[in-house]
Amino acid sequence: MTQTEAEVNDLRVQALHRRLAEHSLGGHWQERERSPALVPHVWPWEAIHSCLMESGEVIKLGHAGDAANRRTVQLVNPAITNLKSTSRTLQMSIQLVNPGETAECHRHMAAALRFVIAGDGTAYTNVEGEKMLMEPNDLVLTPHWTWHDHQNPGTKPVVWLDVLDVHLANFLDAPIHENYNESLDQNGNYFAGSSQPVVHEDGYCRQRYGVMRRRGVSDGRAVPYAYKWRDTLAALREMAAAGERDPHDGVLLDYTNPVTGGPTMPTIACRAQWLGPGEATRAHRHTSSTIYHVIEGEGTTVVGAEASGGAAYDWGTRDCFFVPSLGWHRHVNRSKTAPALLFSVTDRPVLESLGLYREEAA
Ligand code: 1HN
Repeated sequence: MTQTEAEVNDLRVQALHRRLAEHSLGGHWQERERSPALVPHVWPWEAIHSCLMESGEVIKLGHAGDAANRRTVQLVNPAITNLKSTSRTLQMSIQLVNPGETAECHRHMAAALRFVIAGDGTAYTNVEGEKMLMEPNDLVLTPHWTWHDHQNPGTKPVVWLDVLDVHLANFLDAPIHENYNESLDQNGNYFAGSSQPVVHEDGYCRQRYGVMRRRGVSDGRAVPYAYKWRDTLAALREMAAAGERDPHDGVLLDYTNPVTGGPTMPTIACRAQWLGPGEATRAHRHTSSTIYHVIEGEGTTVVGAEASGGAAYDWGTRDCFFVPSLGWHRHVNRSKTAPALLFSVTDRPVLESLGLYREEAA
């Protein structure tokens, strides 16, 4: 029996595929594995908080034995549980430091920020020698490669959100990490150096990077900085009263780099949002993804095209939720009497700086 022309060709294609693979080559027409699409998700505070408090009893903080260098509960996107990441670029987790504990000093290429949830205002993050007090709803930046340790000298646990671009840094093969004063004594034990000395008291960053500042204080990169909630809340209230609203986001504030006026950090932009009682925003979508934390209030975010029946994600005070890239979304404040306040982080500066940012309104 003679082979048809098509059969001959098929055999040649199969042989070509074997030869390509042998030489670590691939044909554009060949199938490849695609990473899964991220999914919207709500992490209820009750579950986060009870797991975190339990970890406070069973997970020790430190460097000895099986102790952890940080005690954080990480938000994991259900589509990528193997990566333990919230989005492809950003990781949000919730950290607990009990009274008297120290989360030891280190620095890494990944940029980080803390948004404070609970504490008596005596705990602090030491960033590059500055004692930055952590009062509820304050935002504290530890830009990439800045030394940071966390201390709780008070009598109440301190809890905050951590957001890091660690998965982006790892994706770009820049996973560098260094512990502060990492040395061993003659017995092979760590000695001292678990925290850096305090050189500047709380508030120094606002002097150093404020409107009166020395020349060349920043080369355009992010600076260690602490944004106080009292300032943010006053601005949100003022805008809400004046009716200054974004149709898609309600009252919206950007936490800017105080020196450049640009995004909070090169890879992460932070925002604070106020939805008035009963307010419903208009749908839009964009190529950046967003992780939200509900400071206060009760609402619903509808994610997905209305035509195909967008899904409603309900949230309440201290819950966290995620809206993936290109997902249509709109917010509703379910309360008829109280505002809903949201803190959120996005990878928008990364997409913008690479020319990959697109936005579409319904
Ligand atoms: C980290 O260094 C901290 O310094 C918190 O407090 C959370 C999550 C992933 C990788 C490093 C911290 C982190 C982290």
